[in-house]
Parts: sequence; structure tokens; C-alpha cells
Amino acid sequence: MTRLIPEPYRIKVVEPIRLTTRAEREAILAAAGYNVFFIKSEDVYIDLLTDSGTAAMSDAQWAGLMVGDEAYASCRNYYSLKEAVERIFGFRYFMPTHQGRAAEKVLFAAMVKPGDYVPSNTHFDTTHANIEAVGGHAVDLPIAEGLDPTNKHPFKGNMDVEKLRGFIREVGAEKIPLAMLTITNNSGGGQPVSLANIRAVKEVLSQHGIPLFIDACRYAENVYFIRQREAGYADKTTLEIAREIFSYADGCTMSAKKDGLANIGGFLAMNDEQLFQKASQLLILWEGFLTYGGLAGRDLEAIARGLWEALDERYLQHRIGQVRYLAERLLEQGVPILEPPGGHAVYLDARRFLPHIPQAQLPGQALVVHLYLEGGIRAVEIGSVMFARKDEATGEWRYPQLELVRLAIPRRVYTQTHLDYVADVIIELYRKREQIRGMRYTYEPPFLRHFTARFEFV
Ligand code: P71
Repeated sequence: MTRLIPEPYRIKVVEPIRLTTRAEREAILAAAGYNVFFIKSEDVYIDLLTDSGTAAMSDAQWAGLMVGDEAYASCRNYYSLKEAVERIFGFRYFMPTHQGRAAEKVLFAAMVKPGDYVPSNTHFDTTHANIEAVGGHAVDLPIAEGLDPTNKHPFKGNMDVEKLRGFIREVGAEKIPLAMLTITNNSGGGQPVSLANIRAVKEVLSQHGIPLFIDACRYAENVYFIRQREAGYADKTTLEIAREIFSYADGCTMSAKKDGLANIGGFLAMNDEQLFQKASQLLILWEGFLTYGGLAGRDLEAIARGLWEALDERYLQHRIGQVRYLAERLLEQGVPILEPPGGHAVYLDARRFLPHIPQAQLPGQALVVHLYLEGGIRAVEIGSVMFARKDEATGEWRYPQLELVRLAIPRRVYTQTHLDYVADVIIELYRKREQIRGMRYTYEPPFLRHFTARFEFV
């Protein structure tokens, strides 16, 4: 038996939470159109909708808010963040943004022309949407193991290097202004990318002069997996591993709402001076001046301090350990989950959990709704609601290979008891899974559907 790792912090401030009654939850769900994004957070008992922006900040970060310098230009906190970005990521230029997708928007507007392609291990949905918004094509080239929810490959987030080579041959390097790697790969289950893979991807891209950008949201968790699983890295510090990762990249986008341990913020970083100048113009147009990018000075300070805290080995050991603990409790009872568990979340495999519901009837969404109904737990669907696409030529639906429900664990927020409660509810639900019915849309928006869609039971 592995020894339990207690929370590497003690609790100084508490935020009460309340479990509603089942009758209340039935009414709340109906009023929300069965879309959990519309449920008031106060009506949620355990909120696993996302690990984004939901972290508990440390006392040092809260203290950092008090030294926020709210000057319009060149506030002191910009320099704290600049130093953290330089020392951890090592890029020559950076600009704060209000969150990750703003960094994406600026990057793609500066680099991607209509008809261009941007290959990735797997683009997250905001990345995908931002590429398509400027007329580009977002292309996912994950390794085959990454699409098999039971395959135990240690680096299921890897990109298929052979496919990348073939893809460049097929469309031509001049049509590929950049390639990306999402670490860890959120849409593929929070799975890490190995350093060997990052190096191999970089080598192929270099042969064609294509820059590599990393979507670095969960880079610290990826670092920890490399340290645990990749030969030659067990004795390296987290900072050394992070530095090596980014040494192969030409830049990165970052949502500081994940491994920045902040509640808001992000940045875009790069080495190319011309790109920096072009991006600077767009940043000023859309986000704000170069030294604040849509954030308050105090937010910049919280991010600067959070970036360092997220590289703390004891923090990471507990963080990844919490996710693994929940996964193991579910696996013991035969609940189908994506294996191995990723860095920030446990993903229920809705196709195996609810084999009697066809993908057209949105099994992931049905499971999300029942998690709330049973236990006041809020999760998010990462399956057909998020990713199914209608074929423009034939009008037929193309469903994603993975139909997942993500239980994202906010950083430093919930204790083991909370996770035990979550496991108990899910195990109970699994035992009566045959009673769960499928769902259909009553309102289906054309774009980033999951945020605003509404549903009913079939
Ligand atoms: C997550 C989110 C936030 C989210 C997005 C959509 C629905 C529900 C929740 C955001 C990411 C991400 C990756 C890999 C870029 C962003 C955008 N993830 N890349 O997982 O995971 O960052 O939210 O700061 O704009 O819940 P942003």
C-alpha cells in the first residue's frame, strides 16, 4: 500500500458549502436547461467543473495582492512576473493577457492566415476555435494510444511524430505557420507529453522551419510526470525539467488559471522579435498596454508567486496524488475511467459507463446531469456536446472517439474527505447505471456549444 500524502498546507480561511436536497436539485437542473454551466455555484456541493481559475491561493499570494502596483504603465508587479517567466520558461519576450484564450487570439491573429494549418497533439477547444476564427484549420495528431481509454502508455499526450511528418509533406510547410503541443493534453485526458516526444517534434519542425509553441497551462503537472516516468529525469529539479521543455519551443501560450495557481490571468511568450512587435499591437488593441494585458497589478503579482509555488515538488506530489487517489477508489469498484489518470482530473468513460446510450443521445451529458442529481457534484462533459461536428457536405454528425466526463480537481481546495464523498456518489450511481436515460438538445448554439446549449431527457 502506498502511504497517504496529507495536504501539504493547513487551512486558514474557510468557505462554507451546502448540500441541497434531491428535490431542490431536480428543480435547479430543469431551470438550468440541464446545462450545469447555468447552475448557481452556491447550489453546487462539490464543484469539479474545472480546475481553471478555481485554485485556493496561498498566504504569500494573498500578501502579494497587497503589493499590487496599479500604475497604468510598467508597474512593479509586471517585473515580478517578467522575472518568473524568464527564469522558468526562458523566452525573450512576454506579454500578460487576461487569460489563456486571449494569448491564443493574439498569437493566431499574428501568425495564421486563412487556409493555414496548425497541427497539435490535441488542441483544446478554445485553441481550436481561435484558429478557425482566423480562417485556419486546427489539426489533431495524437498518438493512437492516446485515443484508447484503457491503454496505460505513460505519455498518452504525445504527438504522433510520423503523422506530423506525413502531414507536413501532404499540405506543405508553407501552409503551416506554427505547430503546437498542449502539455498536459487536456482534451485527451490530462495526459503528459514526454521530453523525448517534445524533442522529436521539434526536430521534425526544425527541418521545415516551422516554429513550435507550447500550450503551457498545465506544464508543472507535465513536469512532475516526466520526473516520475521518463528515464534520466528522476534526479532533476522541477525547474530544470521545465527549462528543458521550453528550450525546445519558440514560444508558449499560458493560462495562469491552471498551473499559475491564480484565479485569473495568462500570458503569451516568444523569442521572435518581429512576432513580439506584431503581437504587441494586437495586445494593445484587445487587452491593454504591454505591462498589464487586461490584468490588475495585483493579479500579476499573484501569478508571479503562483508560478513558483506550482513547481514545488511537495505540492505537485500531493496534487497528482489526489487525482490518483480518486481514480484508484473508482477503479477498485470497476467504474470505467480513462487510464492512467491524468494530472488535473479523473475522466469517467461515459461510453463504457452507459453502454446502453448511443453517442447521438449524449451519454456524457446524461452522466454529468446525474452526478449533480445524485450528489450535488458538478462535472463537465468532454465528448459529443463539446466536440461532435456536423459534416458540411453530408449533414451527418461526426462523433468524437472519446466520450468523457471530467472530474477536474481544483488546486488546494478540496480535502480527501471531499474526494471520498465524490467516489461514494459515483460508485452508487454506477450500480444503478441502467436507469440513466439519454439526452437531446432543445437549444443548440453553433459555436462553443457546451457553454450555452440546453437539453432534455429523451
Ligand atoms: C478547462 C479550461 C477552461 C474551460 C474552457 C472551456 C470549458 C470549460 C472550462 C482552458 C484551457 C486549456 C488549455 C489546455 C487553453 C485553455 C484556455 N481550460 N488551453 O480545462 O485547458 O485558457 O480558460 O484561461 O482562456 O476547464 P483560459
